[in-house]
Amino acid sequence: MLRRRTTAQELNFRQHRRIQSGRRQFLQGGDASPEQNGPEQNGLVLANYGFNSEVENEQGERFRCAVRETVDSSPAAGDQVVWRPGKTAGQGVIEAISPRHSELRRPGTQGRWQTVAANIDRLVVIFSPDRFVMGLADRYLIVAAVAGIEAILVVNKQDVLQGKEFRSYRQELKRDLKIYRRMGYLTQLVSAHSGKGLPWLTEQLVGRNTLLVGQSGVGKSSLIRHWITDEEIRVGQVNAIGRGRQTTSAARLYHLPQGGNIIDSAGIRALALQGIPAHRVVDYFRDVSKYAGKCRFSDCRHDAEPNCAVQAAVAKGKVDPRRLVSLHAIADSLEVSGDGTLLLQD
Ligand SMILES: Nc1nc2c(ncn2[C@@H]2O[C@H](COP(=O)(O)OP(=O)(O)OP(=O)(O)O)[C@@H](O)[C@H]2O)c(=O)[nH]1
Ligand SMILES: [Mg+2]
Ligand SMILES: [Zn+2]
Repeated sequence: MLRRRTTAQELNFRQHRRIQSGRRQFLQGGDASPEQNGPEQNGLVLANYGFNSEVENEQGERFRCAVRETVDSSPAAGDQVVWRPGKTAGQGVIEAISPRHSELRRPGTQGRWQTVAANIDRLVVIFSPDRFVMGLADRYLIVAAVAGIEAILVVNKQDVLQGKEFRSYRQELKRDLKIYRRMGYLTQLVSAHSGKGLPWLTEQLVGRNTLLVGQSGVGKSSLIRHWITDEEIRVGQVNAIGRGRQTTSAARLYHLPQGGNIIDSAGIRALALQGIPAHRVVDYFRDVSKYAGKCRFSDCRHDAEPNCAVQAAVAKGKVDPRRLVSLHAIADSLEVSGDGTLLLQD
């Protein structure tokens, strides 16, 4: 008797073919027996809590789902899945994860990489004004570029920079952001408290799947609260400027009323940057790479080599020397980690 393959089996089957063709980027589906569970359906992962995921069905109802053991990767916020409702109301099981068009990964347990969020179109990197660290911005921008995700830089808590005493500080910050604008990145100063810059930021989110990242306490959840008013979103109890303990514990997807989704993240200490050898990091420094091709040595580290065009550009004031400090720090950390782990400063 010919039986139609279920969607999960179809995903499983296709994955099998991909493995055979050497492209192992697909995930496995299970072989759940329909007698024990409801019919297969599509769903969206809102959050993953280790052994369980919160899945939303096409009607907007939410279910707590276990993951079939044959699925060999953890679901992440933003994943499209095939799942079945279980016998207990409000519960179910994820049978397969659809291929991701993008993902951001971090080192997980037992040497495995864990997906932070999936199917993201845009990364919004949030800083607090006292912690705009170029090296950190560069790390996020490179990871996003390698993952094929557009990234923008946002400095929140603009309200605390008011007043004469912060004048030179404001100017310095704006100078730093200009370096990135010249490279073609969008940057913006905003305030979740005063609302400054938020209409612009909202426009950037509409119709997209956006992931908010940034160190603990920079105000990611506070920004989300501006858009999502019908859900309880916990915000940290720290001073306007200052480190808080981590408040948000897992990445979580919210639907924007204007259309599109936004994912709040937390506690990312390192990201995956696999497949980029240290000497190729410069390709992702848009302001430095245009000189790198003119160095005498093709494998120039732009450090102390003779006839280094990058060093010459720095000497002529065409490249900010801090750009090279950041470049070398990233290249060195990749060399040290050996597996493409990119630590984000704490
Ligand atoms: N002055 C000022 N404070 C802000 C602003 N946005 C957030 N805060 C404060 O900063 C603190 C941290 O905010 P959260 O939104 O919890 O920060 P988070 O980035 O989500 O932090 P984690 O969840 O720990 O990663 C809270 O006390 C907020 O009230 C702002 O625009 N201006
Ligand atoms: Mg938070
Ligand atoms: Zn060089």
